Amino acid sequence: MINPLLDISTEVKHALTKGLPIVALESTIISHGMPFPQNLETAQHEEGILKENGVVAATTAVLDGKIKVGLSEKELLHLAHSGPKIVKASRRDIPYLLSNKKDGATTVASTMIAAQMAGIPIMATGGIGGVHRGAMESFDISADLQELAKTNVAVVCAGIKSVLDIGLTLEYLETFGVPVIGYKTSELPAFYTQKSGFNVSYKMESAQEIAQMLKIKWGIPLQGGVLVTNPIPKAKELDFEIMHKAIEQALSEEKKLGITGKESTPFLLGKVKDLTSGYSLKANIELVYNNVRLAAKIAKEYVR
Ligand code: PSU
Ligand code: MN
Repeated sequence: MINPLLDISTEVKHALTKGLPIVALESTIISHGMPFPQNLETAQHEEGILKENGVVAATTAVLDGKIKVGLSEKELLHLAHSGPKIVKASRRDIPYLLSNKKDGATTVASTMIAAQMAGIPIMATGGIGGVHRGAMESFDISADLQELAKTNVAVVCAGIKSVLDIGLTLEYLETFGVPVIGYKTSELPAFYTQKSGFNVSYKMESAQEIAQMLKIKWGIPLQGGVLVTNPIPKAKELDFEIMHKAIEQALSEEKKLGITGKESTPFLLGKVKDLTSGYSLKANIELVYNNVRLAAKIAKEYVR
């Protein structure tokens, strides 16, 4: 029986019944992660890349009292135009939004929930939330990490952003049994840059190897997600020192302004973009495309 609160698009439904490869895509990256119109272009191009590769795109959101899996052109436009006016919807926000028929853009955590409900095991994004710097005081640990601990979806991302405490984020993931895979790398990528100074749990050389491990994990079954980290292409990465400075400045301005909670990640991303004259946005877009390409390969191997 299909959950009446779940609304799966015709195309995604068809793919599910035929066993075709599908990749779920989050939507907070559209509303809060990027400005208009780059957000719309990116969202459309992500879907385009999947299509070109013979994979069905399932962008998710909470709309009209339903968890939507697979959005229409009009719905994508609505999210892109709304920007931060729409609710950034993580796990805790879903019940309220559904019961009040309010719209929300899904974070990694809530996209994993939607994907699992629909039966889609792979999703792609730019970056995940993590343990924030200073979390010992603020307790700011993204709900994405708890979701990875319990929901059976593999998340393809560009590693862990250095606005976060990378070391503590890795410790948290280890405690909750989440494997951190490096695609062709043993060093964890740090979103805008290929290197972070931290190691992944395991380096894997192919999408086939990753898909096989996912099947084994969930076949045991061991509950929970897997983080697949995919370094930004060398030619697109930002200079480490410039990035480091921009992040330090963004963090100190955030502190001065007293910004906390769910506003933190969007604020930091926006600030870093301004401080790098938009270069970080360009890199962000490129790494998203790179992740969507890898997620497509894994999804194809998974259904083989
Ligand atoms: N990182 C980015 N861009 C984003 C996000 C993270 O580079 O748009 C979004 C994702 O949706 C992620 C969320 O799931 O921020 C994490 O927010 P928080 O730290 O408040 O849980
Ligand atoms: Mn948070």
